[in-house]
Amino acid sequence: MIIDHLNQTIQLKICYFGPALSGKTTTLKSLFKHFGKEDSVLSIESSIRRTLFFDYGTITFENKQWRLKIHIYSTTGQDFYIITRPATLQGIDGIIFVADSQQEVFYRNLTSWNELCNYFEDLIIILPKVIAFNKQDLPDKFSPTLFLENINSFKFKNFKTKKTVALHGYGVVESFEELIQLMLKKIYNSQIVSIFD
Ligand SMILES: Nc1nc2c(ncn2[C@@H]2O[C@H](COP(=O)(O)OP(=O)(O)OP(=O)(O)O)[C@@H](O)[C@H]2O)c(=O)[nH]1
Ligand SMILES: [Mg+2]
Repeated sequence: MIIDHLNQTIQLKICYFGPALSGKTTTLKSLFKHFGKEDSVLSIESSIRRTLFFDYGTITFENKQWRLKIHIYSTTGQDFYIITRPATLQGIDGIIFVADSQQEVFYRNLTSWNELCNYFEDLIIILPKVIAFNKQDLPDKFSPTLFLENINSFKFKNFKTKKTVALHGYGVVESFEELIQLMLKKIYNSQIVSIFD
């Protein structure tokens, strides 16, 4: 987070994280499409359109006093490029974990979540985060409750969940808004800056 009082600008970094092929890039692109900025997304991809390093773009909101610039990344889910993930996660203010809700990949989601927790150790407890249970349009899904039980979700703070279908944009903007609210609440509570004046 960068707060520039002189220029009245707050910059936040968020990241879409999750297992291979869960829909991170699709979610990010759908979000940018909603804001009419689809063409501004930078994607570093392999020749078969898998994320090689990250996707990246920015979205800016303004009111009379403050400008809020959000830097948005997605990590690669491919373990072959695992070395790139900590670099992408560096300095983030919030995370959207994109879970693949297909029953057959339930454990892949758990592994990915545990990897995320290991990066942040105890900080993950308070880091603003949303779990997006993606691919809700497909049959044979696991129940979000089962996943939440498996990760002991009761211990997390600044935490929300959403069901999404990134392919159709369903729930994508809502999960992004949930995360922004969690991040702003955290800034507000820490009284770093009074943004709701
Ligand atoms: N049915 C369905 N398919 C989806 C949904 N979201 C993404 N997909 C598909 O899942 C596949 C992977 O999507 P990506 O967005 O590339 O996934 P990713 O998580 O960025 O993948 P990596 O970066 O390679 O880890 C693509 O074929 C998408 O069209 C969804 O909500 N429903
Ligand atoms: Mg991707």
